[in-house]
Amino acid sequence: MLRKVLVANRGEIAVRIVRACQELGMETVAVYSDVDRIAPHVRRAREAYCIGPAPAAESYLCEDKIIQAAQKSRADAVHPGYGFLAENANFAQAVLDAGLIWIGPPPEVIRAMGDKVAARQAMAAAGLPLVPGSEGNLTDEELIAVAERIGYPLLIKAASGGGGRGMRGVYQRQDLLKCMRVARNEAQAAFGDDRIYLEKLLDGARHIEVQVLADTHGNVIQLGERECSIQRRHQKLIEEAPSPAINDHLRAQMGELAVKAAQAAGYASAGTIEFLLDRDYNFYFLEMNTRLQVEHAVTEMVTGVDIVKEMLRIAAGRKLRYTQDDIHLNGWAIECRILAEDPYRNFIPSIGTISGLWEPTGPGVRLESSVYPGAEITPYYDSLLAKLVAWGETRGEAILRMRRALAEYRIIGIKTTLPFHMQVMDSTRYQGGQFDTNFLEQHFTLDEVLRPDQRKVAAIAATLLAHQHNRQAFVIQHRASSPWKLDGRGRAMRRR
Ligand code: MV4
Repeated sequence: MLRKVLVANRGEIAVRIVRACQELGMETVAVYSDVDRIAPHVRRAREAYCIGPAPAAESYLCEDKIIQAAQKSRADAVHPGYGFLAENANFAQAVLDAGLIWIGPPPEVIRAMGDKVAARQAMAAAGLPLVPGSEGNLTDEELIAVAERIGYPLLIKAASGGGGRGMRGVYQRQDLLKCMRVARNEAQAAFGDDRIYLEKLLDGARHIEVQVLADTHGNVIQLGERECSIQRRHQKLIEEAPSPAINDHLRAQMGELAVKAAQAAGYASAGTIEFLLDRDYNFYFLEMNTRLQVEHAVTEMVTGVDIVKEMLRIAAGRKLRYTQDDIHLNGWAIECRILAEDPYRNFIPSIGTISGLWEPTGPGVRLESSVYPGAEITPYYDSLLAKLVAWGETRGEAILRMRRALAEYRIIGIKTTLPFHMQVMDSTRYQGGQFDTNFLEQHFTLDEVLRPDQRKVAAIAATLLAHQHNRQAFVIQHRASSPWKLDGRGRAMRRR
């Protein structure tokens, strides 16, 4: 097995990976920037190396510094987590070239799936259904001709994009050329690659992804799907497993194709096949994510498989511990991303000191967090503070548990998405599983933003109400027990 693992990340995912290493008896090495010197991932690892100042470009994205830390600490493997360098094929190759083990898919696979057009071609050849679209290396004139065949509305995508970055909708013919020019410029600036391609824009679809695990011995399994449609500007906010839109037949179909996709890609490690599911329950391959994902925990909760431990074992050359027949879905899991953002101010990032913290626990609740009382939330990294996961035997129980856990959760000092999540859990559309990627824009209104003078009045009212509530609670505690009790048949009767 691996002896010592360097975790090239921070925050909740670095803590998650350290925990998996600990359970497998592996030593751990953290890397950190100046502002993270007392962060939880640093405290939990056996050793830690400073890799530079706060900006990610000078620390968590510095390939050389990370590899140096791995060598200095005599680590034998590197886990990249998600974000930062996780899908950087050059970094993965540099890790291998340094004689270290890369805990992820082979660099060639990362590179191949990073080219979204090449990925489409490879997946079409493997038998996956694609959204009608164009090839990748076409001129504007050729794309205009293809657009006529596909029809409108269209989506322009960047060949080196992914995750919704560099996407642009085109709703009528006369806008196409202008939009393609803008898209090419943006793609060149963002990815250093101006290749674009066209797809038919599918509106009102669901975003569904299938988790796969592949070892280096040719074994591939799938762990079912995650529903990821509740998102805002391509930032996912709530995920769940399984999807309320998918029945056993569809699940088997999608799962089988996801396994085919992984096999065709020559995959190893944990990966995700993204699909779009339209209103008529047709589904289409979108892209393949060659990393551990933020939302992997909901799959872990319903399958019982520890995905991070499997990644570590696979990287060590072990065979998968499961065959497909071992995988059964049990219950339902929902994840709320707790972000340092103000949902009532258009989700602007919120920074400051965590001055108070009460964390939910109890049956069916899992919290993956990197916040602690006194933590400074800075603007340097993404705003994810914690992932709150609730499991239930049924979707209904999972929702009620999530409400209960959200009610227990208090984060004081900064604005968070906690109240937003409570509102979603209370929405009838969410409860009914009736939502798609347009849900937040079309069917959900956050409370009106109050004017500053109204805010003061609201704050006073809230204080008075809280006071009243506390008095009430006090009284209840001191009231004599109820004179009513239930008889053996559940009927109320007066105590004697
Ligand atoms: C699409 C699409 C509709 N039609 N492609 C977003 C993430 C990236 N993997 C691809 N994505 C999409 N591709 C076609 N042809 C819808 C999405 C999409 C989306 C689009 C707009 C707003 C929110 C979205 C959420 C998930 C997926």
